[in-house]
Amino acid sequence: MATLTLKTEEDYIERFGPTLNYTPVGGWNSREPDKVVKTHCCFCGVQCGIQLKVKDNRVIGFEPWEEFPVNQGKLCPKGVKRYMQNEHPDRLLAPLIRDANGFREGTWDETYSKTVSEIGRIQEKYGKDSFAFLGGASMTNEKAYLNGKFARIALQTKNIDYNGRLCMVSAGAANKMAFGIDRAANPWSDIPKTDVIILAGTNLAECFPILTDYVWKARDNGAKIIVIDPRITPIARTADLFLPVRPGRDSALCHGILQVMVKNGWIDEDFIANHTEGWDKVRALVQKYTPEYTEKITGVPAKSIIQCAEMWGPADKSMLLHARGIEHHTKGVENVLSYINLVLSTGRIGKEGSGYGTITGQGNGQGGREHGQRCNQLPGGRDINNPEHRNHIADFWGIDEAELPGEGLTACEIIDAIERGEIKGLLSISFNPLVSIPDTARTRKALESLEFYGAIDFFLNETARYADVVLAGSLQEEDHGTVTNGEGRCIRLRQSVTPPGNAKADWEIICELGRRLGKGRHFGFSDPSQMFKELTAASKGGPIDYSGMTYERIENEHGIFWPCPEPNHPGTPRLFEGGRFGHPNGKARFHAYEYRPPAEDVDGEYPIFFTTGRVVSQYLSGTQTRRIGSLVDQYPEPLCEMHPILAGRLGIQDRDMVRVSTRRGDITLAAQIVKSIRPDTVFIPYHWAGKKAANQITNRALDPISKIPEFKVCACKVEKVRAPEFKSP
Ligand SMILES: Nc1nc2c(c(=O)[nH]1)N[C@H]1C(S)=C(S)[C@@H](COP(=O)(O)OP(=O)(O)OC[C@H]3O[C@@H](n4cnc5c(=O)[nH]c(N)nc54)[C@H](O)[C@@H]3O)O[C@H]1N2
Ligand SMILES: Nc1nc2c(c(=O)[nH]1)N[C@H]1C(S)=C(S)[C@@H](COP(=O)(O)OP(=O)(O)OC[C@H]3O[C@@H](n4cnc5c(=O)[nH]c(N)nc54)[C@H](O)[C@@H]3O)O[C@H]1N2
Ligand code: SF4
Ligand SMILES: [Mo]
Repeated sequence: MATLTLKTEEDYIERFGPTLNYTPVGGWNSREPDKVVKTHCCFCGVQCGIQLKVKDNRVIGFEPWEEFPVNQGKLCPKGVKRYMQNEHPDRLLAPLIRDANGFREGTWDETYSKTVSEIGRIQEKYGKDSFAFLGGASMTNEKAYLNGKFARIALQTKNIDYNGRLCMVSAGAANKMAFGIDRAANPWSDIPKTDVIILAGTNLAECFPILTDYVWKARDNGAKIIVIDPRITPIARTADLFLPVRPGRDSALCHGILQVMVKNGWIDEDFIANHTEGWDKVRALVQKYTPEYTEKITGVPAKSIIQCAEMWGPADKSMLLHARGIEHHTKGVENVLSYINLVLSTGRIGKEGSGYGTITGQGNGQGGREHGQRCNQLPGGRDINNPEHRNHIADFWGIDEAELPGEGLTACEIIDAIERGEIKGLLSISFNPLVSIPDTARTRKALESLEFYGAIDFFLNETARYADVVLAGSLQEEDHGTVTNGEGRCIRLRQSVTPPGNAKADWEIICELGRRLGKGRHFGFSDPSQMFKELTAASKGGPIDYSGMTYERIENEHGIFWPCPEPNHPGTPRLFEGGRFGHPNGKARFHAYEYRPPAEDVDGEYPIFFTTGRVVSQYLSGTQTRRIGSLVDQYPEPLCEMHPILAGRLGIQDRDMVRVSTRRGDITLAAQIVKSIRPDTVFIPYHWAGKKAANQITNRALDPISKIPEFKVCACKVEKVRAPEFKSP
């Protein structure tokens, strides 16, 4: 069996990245704090409350925050280590400028000057839209709003988008199409009150550990749990029914379940007639998806499909929750709409203990998609193509509607356009596309061809290594503002420390660039509270209305759910009560999409399904969690999960080195033989860079509506290889 030998510090660094397992002078939690600050975890969309311990303007540890209702003091393995970043030796302490010898520390003045002069030069030569902006959903609502305003007013480019394009957009588009509103329909406190839960395409226990607690409470109260995934994930091990779907087949599976429900009359005809439209087409569509026909497409046994319909169909109360497993597809929107059909046909939505939600991924996965940093969106969730919405925001900003750019390219399309030479300059914040976008070789080529690239981050992530300037920005605890969690609850992040060294708050960097681009009157902010006031005012009357919220109210009420259109409005934890939906006629819409296969299906040459996702101890592109030694120790490097049947056929044993190849390239890593995955599928987590990046081999095919890439399915082959030998230093 191949084993790993790490002989020197250099070997270790080469394999795992820089500077792990460091301990600051004086140790961690042992020091007596100067203060403790009530704030939130910087990682996933659950946004658990936490108290950070601060000593000498440094975060040194944490204490639970029992009163915050979402997690009541509980934290997951990442949450308890989240505090170890602000004192990390890799923390960027000053701006970096590239010259002939590589990066050197610059002053802010020369960094800003260089950035602004390059923006000017490129836009002068190639036009305004040749300069693109990429934002992110790990940032506050205030920064999401600022990014959109900066791109439209200061850069005057239409090409702004964000990393949520890799994450939430299939659900977002489907929610708008079905319900007219893009938000989880229920507060999570409804979960323990329900009778049956479908969890589709979510590794809930590893990705949202604290939300898992709500599902366990439901089970303790007698609820039945159904899990739909190609892998028996930890939550699936405790489920009442597990449907091992073949990757990329969910829409067919939904049609199959609905066929059985229709046949047995487990649908709510009154609700359908009074509160929805489009049912007839769906009923006609699902006729042919008999359990046997559906089994052929999905690989899920016909009897399990019937069992699922029996558990879901006649229930009194139900909740359907899903995440990226059904959304990261070229038919991500169609998958989500097909699951929504299962909810609407029962009428079980808008009621206590009954409803629906997509589980948002990043810390501000919800708020990050609401305030205008998307290529097709203006503040308040407004539509950039709607003349009324355009006029409203142009007036609000005090500019001419004609100056407001139109709809631009989405995130992956921006990288494609860079590769084609149509976009020449890029400014990014809180995004690591070299690791997180499919087909790394193409992303690298695109980055190499940029005439100018500026990155705002607190660590030098893998993409930022291609930058001409790196602007040292802020960690979550170094600034304040708000985020909106996966329930739609807007909560308050409080500042614990100021940015160290010569680093600056992200918003200060953006505002200064705005001023230097000659738009000072629009970027005179001196505190995030001013941006919050502006964004709530901008949202007034829009589809996503925050106008009744203030920092004080949010703090006092442990968060407020939007819409909250008046200062004395209590907020809206549960949407669609009384069966009234967000479309102008108040009705929800069914959608009838025939099943279609993924962009790249298995064949003789590439006979195995390849899918990707996460492990509990690592986060996204890993730039944050690969720097925290105790998290690295839990899962030091990517492994290729495969079933013993497949491994046996290929002559592979546990921890043998294997090469996984697709039409894009290959990756060599150790095999992990597990019985918890379909024998026709292999899985690799994607949190690593360079030769260990899963996205070297994934497929950059996009959903036609949401433009999300197909991270969750393509075709691969697997072969055993000899372990690469370590060269002695
Ligand atoms: N530990 C940890 N937690 C995180 C994150 C992290 O990086 N690490 N990231 C956060 C973010 S941004 C996000 S978006 C969420 C993601 O949260 P999840 O979506 O729950 O996580 P993933 O691992 O991306 O994918 C979920 C599951 O989809 C399954 N799957 C693959 N193909 C299919 C398919 O065709 N159909 C179905 N039904 N299932 C399929 C995979 O086997 C996997 O178990 O997690 C958030 N929380
Ligand atoms: N193969 C495969 N690829 C995937 C996925 C998958 O399931 N499979 N999942 C996709 C999903 S769902 C997502 S969300 C994306 C995420 O992909 P990315 O957004 O590229 O990943 P992050 O690790 O969040 O990278 C963001 C960078 O932002 C920085 N950062 C974090 N917070 C802040 C902040 O407040 N300010 C500043 N200035 N910087 C900050 C971090 O240091 C990091 O360098 O990956 C996608 N890629
Ligand atoms: S569940 Fe999410 S928000 Fe809560 S501690 Fe874990 S990573 Fe942080
Ligand atoms: Mo995500």
